[in-house]
Amino acid sequence: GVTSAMDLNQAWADLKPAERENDPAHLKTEILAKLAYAVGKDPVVANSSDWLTATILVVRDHIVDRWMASTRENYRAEKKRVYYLSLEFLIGRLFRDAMNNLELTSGITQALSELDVDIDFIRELEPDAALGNGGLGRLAACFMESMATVGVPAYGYGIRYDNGLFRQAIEDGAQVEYPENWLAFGDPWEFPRREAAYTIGFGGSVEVTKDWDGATTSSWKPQETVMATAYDTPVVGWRGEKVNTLRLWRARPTSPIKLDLFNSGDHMGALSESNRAKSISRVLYPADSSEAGQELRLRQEFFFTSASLQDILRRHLQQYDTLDNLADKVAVQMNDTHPALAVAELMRLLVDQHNLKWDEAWTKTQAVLSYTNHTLLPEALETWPVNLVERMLPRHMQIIYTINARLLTDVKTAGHSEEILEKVSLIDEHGGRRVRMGNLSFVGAHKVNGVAGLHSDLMKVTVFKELHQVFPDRITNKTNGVTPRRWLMQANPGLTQLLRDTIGDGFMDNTEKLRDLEPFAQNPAFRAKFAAVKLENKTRLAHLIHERTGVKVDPTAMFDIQVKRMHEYKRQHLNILETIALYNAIRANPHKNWAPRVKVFAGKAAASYWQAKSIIRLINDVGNVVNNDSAVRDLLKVVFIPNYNVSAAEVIMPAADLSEQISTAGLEASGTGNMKFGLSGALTIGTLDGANVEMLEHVGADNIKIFGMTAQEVEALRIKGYNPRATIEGIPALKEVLDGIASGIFSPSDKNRYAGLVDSLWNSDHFLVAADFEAYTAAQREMDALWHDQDAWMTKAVLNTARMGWFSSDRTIREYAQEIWNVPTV
Ligand code: 475
Repeated sequence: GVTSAMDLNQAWADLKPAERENDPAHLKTEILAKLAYAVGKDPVVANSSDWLTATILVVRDHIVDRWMASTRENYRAEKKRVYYLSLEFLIGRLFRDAMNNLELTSGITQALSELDVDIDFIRELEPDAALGNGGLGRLAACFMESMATVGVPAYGYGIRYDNGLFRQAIEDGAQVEYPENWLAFGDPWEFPRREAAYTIGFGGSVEVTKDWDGATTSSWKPQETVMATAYDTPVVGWRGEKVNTLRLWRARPTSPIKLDLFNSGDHMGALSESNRAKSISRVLYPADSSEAGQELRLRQEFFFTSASLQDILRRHLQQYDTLDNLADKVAVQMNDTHPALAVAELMRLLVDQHNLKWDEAWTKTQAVLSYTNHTLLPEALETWPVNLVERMLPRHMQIIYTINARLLTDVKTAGHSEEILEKVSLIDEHGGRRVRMGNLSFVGAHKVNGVAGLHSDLMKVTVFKELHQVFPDRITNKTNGVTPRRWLMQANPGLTQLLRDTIGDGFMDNTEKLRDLEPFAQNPAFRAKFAAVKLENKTRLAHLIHERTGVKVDPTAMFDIQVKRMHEYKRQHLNILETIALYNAIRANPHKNWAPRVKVFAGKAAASYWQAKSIIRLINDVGNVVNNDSAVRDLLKVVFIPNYNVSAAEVIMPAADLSEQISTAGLEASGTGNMKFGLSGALTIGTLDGANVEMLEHVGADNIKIFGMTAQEVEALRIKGYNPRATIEGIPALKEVLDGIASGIFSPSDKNRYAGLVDSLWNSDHFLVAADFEAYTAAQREMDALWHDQDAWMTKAVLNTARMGWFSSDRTIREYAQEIWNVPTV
């Protein structure tokens, strides 16, 4: 029957506070109110997007109350704040995340269902915010959620790109890039802050004035100025206890139009300055692990760094009215070298604008800043031409020179050699003078960290060898982690429910409690349930694969998955070459007891990275042949899922049986996909690289398949001299594969399509694909054998989930908080 509004209100008032927020009847009223008064739609005409917007606005309201409480409490208790500066935040969708962390999922689901709205349908309409490329950007997003969860008062600072990472389509087997437009219908999560705006300068000159006592003051007179305006998104932690802020900057012209030019008839000229300003926050550079090297990139870097530091100092001064306690109340983490100009900009603000003495400013700068390195690949290490920095940021170039002069004097005084001096210098003098952003970050920070144990160790003997000799206490390790809320609770609700039924809810607040699951690995009834959840997840992925590629795959086959950015060092080509060898073997011996496999690939290649694009095309071409060959029946399928992003990952990770982590040892700094797969019970086949090393330590050698050369062996082989040709000649199965590709078996219409790829393997094979091929093949055949013993496989799978708790980003953030930021956690 009809319930009166008064009865509803009374029923609601009778609920306990926690139930009250999640009360479906009340949520229903809230959603209807938003639909009418914020979206402006009558329920009878509202479309699915309208319902989504209205529901998001309801969820946002619930966050806002807690947000203000958090912010107020941080202020009142004079808590130290952490600022995470990152050019990338790979957020993905927020609807399910926010609902889950507020524990509103059941109430909202029911409220919507009573309104005849399917929550699973509207959830998919939310755009996937891809303001990042890959690992580095996704890590920043996991960290934001974990900082809110463990109670670190934090602000993320970045750029509100109009266009995020390109959308990838596969056309005729090849990658095609299309612009991405996540803001097309506006972003219901964000709050524009018109009042929070800063002037960012570029170019011009430096004016020096002499004071009465002969001291000099420098003052930068930029030739061009741009406004940075803030957009805030609340980030809610687990159980909604704390809410932090992600503040993204948008570039606006200082004056929208030059009216004098316009009136004189120069319509384009009147707008050119405006367009130049706006272009700064227009698009994310689609470069993962490679240097962009363009002037616009440097403008982006300075733009967001300067706006963020100005905002940080403004907030600090407003609260404390002094800079004396800056380092006690402010910690700034630089996510890679993209915000490295923070070293020079903070010095400029302190010395030129706040009149601190150099030494005092330098002490504060170092105490406030710290720096995370994410890659050792030489092509990814940023350097900028001195003359570009001089032209764009003349005062900063002077400051960098002064820092460098003092650095070199100190290092020399400490008795270090000329050779060391040359390597620690902020300026690379070889072939055109360039500023080394890694060295600048290292020198300006009190702590420098790598992202996994092996990576941090390698930093000390490679890129930062000399700086480490001079400052031996600066490098520290902080092994990456992933947020279990998104990557277990939200992405894998089936497993989460099974875990709650089996070991209780403890793991939801402390992921290490997943260990309680260990004894159940031996329990056949539990394993059957675990396997049933996996099958359900695989069925879901099979649907997605069919929808996006037209290929039908059998969910009972082994799902063997490699998803990540396409890069030669990650060796998707090792995987596809081994897949072809398997295909040849199946055809030669079709009635052997093969383990049916579905090989799944997904990942984007930088638009100009030809070799990576060639690997994508080869995977698709191989899929075309293999999937249509009746001789292999259902023993092997090869699929490439287009447009890999966070949302796709949420379907893919929980559906894997086997996780491919096969980079050339020493080159993958950490990897985080490896952790997401492991949490959902995939077995890993991988090299001793990045965080795979720590995964081995945690899950135990019986539960992970490690193969191939170690980082030391890779180095030794390179020193000795690697001969790919001789190596390939010695592996008939590999030679057959390469000859087959080269003869056009997979590209009959264009036999030369893979000449470049195949030649580079024969002639250089920089990433040692051939050197690891046999070890990889042997490891895969072991996995086949294990697959035939499903009890043994599932036991290991359960143990993977049980032992992955340490890889929560909560643990990582606690380590940063204790050892780098000096802030308490709860
Ligand atoms: C590592 N991106 C992973 C992950 O720590 C690691 C570089 C230059 C320009 C733009 N983007 C980049 C990276 O270097 C990057 O994403 N690195 C990755 O960081 C998080 O898990 O091993 O490759």
